[in-house]
Amino acid sequence: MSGESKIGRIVRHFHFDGEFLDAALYGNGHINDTYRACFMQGGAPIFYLLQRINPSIFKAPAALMENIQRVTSHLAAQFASEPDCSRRVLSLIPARDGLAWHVDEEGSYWRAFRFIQNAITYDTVESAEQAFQIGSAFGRFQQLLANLPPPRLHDTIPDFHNTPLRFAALEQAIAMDDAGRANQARQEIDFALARKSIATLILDAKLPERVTHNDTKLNNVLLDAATGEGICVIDLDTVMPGFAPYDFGDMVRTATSPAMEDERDLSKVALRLPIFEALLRGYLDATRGFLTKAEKELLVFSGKLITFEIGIRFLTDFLSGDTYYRVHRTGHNLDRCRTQFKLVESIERQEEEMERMVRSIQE
Ligand code: ADP
Ligand code: GN1
Ligand code: MG
Repeated sequence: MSGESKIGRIVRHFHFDGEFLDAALYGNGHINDTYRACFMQGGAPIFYLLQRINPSIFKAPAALMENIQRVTSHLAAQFASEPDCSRRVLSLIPARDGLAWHVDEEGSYWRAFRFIQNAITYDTVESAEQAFQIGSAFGRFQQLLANLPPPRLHDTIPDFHNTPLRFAALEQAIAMDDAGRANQARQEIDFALARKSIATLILDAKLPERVTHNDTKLNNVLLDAATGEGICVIDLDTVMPGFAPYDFGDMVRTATSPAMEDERDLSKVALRLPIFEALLRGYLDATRGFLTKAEKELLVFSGKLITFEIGIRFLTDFLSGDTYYRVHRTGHNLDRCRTQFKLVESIERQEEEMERMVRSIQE
């Protein structure tokens, strides 16, 4: 059975306009299966984004979809008076049975969004202006969700940023060595073990719980192709209660280095201070008035913490035989781990200057 005929059957369950033409895999996400589907109406193409939610990672897809419905409705209401409001928030396309998803014969959950046209995601930041836009888009996202009415959102992945638990999982993977790969990763294992203290410092002291995105990587913001404005925050599966600095930390991880996450030439990996500064300015500008002093004080540390956290998650997955992240080559997760650890070192060298930037922007 071809992928496309399967998609042809799935699309019949949603309220799409036009007649289904074709669909192709889309984007560089590590988790879900994402397709761009094309329909024809009156001789013109209409596109939709169709996704199969990864069932081994998201154990309660209906609760996750309830979060997304609440978050997108809340954002849409606040964007209603802005020009181009339908490009500023994801819009779910309902299934024909009235639900926000369709469950296929294998039990997989599918959902569909309006495809946002003329918008681009990047895997590396090319300019300070782009970094500013990324910081500002995620900052505004937090700002607009600060007044989401109760109840509390569901935790779609419990303990998602619980770094001590992530570290314990790494220690277990090292001990088990299920895939027999530990000897290929000796240097990375030693690097991680030597920095255990980073992982055991928990960020929750004195911090307010907020609605946070939790996966604020660069390619989870759509930038307008014409103006470069960060118009829409996407990939809302991990939007749940959390702490604001974690979100900034993942922006530092993904936006400040010129190298791809899986770059093998580690000489290309480094934190670029001007890009960090632009990211920080964008984020502080958008969160002005609601971010507390305690949160601001953790922004730099959080960049190091989240980079280290994702590095140990890649290493854990490598040692466990690549069971979590989608991989495209042997050793892919180890390559990803190496860039993260190289970036941790680069942050360690520049932490003081980064802290100075935070203080000077606030003054
Ligand atoms: P994953 O969870 O696997 O990372 P994403 O939800 O981030 O999946 O989607 C993968 C990619 O698809 C994104 O990086 C982006 O390029 C593109 N994308 C997702 N949603 C839309 C949308 N509504 N309109 C246009 N492009 C989108
Ligand atoms: C995954 O879904 P995607 O590709 O945007 C992962 C993040 C990691 C990221 C590393 C649900 O993000 O936590 O930081 O890969 N998402 C989940 O690139 O685990
Ligand atoms: Mg994504």
